[in-house]
Amino acid sequence: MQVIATRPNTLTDLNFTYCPGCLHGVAHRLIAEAIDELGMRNQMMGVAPVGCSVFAYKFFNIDMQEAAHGRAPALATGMKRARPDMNVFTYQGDGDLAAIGTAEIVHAANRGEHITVFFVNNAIYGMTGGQMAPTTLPDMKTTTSPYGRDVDDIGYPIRVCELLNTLVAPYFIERVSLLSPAEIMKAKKAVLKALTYNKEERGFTFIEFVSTCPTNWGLDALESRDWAREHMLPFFKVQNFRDKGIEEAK
Ligand SMILES: Cc1ncc(C[n+]2csc(CCOP(=O)(O)OP(=O)(O)O)c2C)c(N)n1
Repeated sequence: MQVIATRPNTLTDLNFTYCPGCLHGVAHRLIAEAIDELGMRNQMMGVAPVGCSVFAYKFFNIDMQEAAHGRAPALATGMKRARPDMNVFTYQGDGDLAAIGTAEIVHAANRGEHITVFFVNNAIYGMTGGQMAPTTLPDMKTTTSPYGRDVDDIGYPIRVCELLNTLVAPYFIERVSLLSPAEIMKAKKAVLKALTYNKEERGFTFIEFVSTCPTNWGLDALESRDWAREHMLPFFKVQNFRDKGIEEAK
C-alpha cells in the first residue's frame, strides 16, 4: 500500500532542515495539523524562538514573528493584546524558555495571557552544540558538564510544568511525549485541546513535548528515543497538570 502523507496547509513547502531523528519536525507537524483541523489558519500568528527551531518562521505557513532569545512570551503578549481578534502561539526550546526566558514564561503564565506556549524539552542546548540546559538530567554529560551534571554544584533540572502549575492563572498545562507513534497520537489530542481553548479565549495554555537531540546526545534516532524513555520520562512525567475546561464543565 502506498501511503501519501499530505502536507498540512499550515506548513510551507520547505523541507525541514533538522538533523535526522530530531523531533522538532514532528512537533511542527502536530501543531500545523491541529491549526488546520480547527480552521484557525487565518486567525493564527506564531512566535519563533532562538534555537534549532529558529526557522519555525519559515516552516509555518502563517504570520510568524522572530523573538529575541527567551522573549517569545513577551512578544506574544504584545501581539495578542494588540490584535485580540487573532490567536497567538509561541514555540520554544528548553534553553530559550527555561534559561534565558525564565522570567518571560513565568510572568506570561501568571498574567494568564491568552496565548498557547509549545515547549520542546530535549534536555540540552541543541543549536549551539550541546551545552547543559536547565532541563539537563542529573549526571547527564554535555559539553559544559563533561563529567555529568553535578546537582550539588549546578542544582537539579527544572520541571517547567510543575513550576507553572503553582500559579493560579494558567488554564491548561500538559506534558506529552513524542517518543513513539502512540505517544504522538496522544500528544496530538493535547495540542488540539490547547488550541481549542486558545480559540475560545479561555486563557493561558501550555504544552511540553518530551523530545530528543540525537546529534548532541551522540546517539542515533532510535537510541535517542530509548534513552529519553529510560532517563527523561521518569523525571519529566507525562501527565495533564491542569485543565480548567474540565473543572468548568462540572
Ligand atoms: C542573547 C543570546 N544568548 C545566547 C545565545 C546563544 N544561543 C542560541 S540558541 C541557544 C540555546 C538553544 O537551546 P534550546 O532553546 O534548548 O533549543 P534547541 O536548539 O535545543 O532546540 C543559545 C544559548 C543567543 N543566540 N542569544
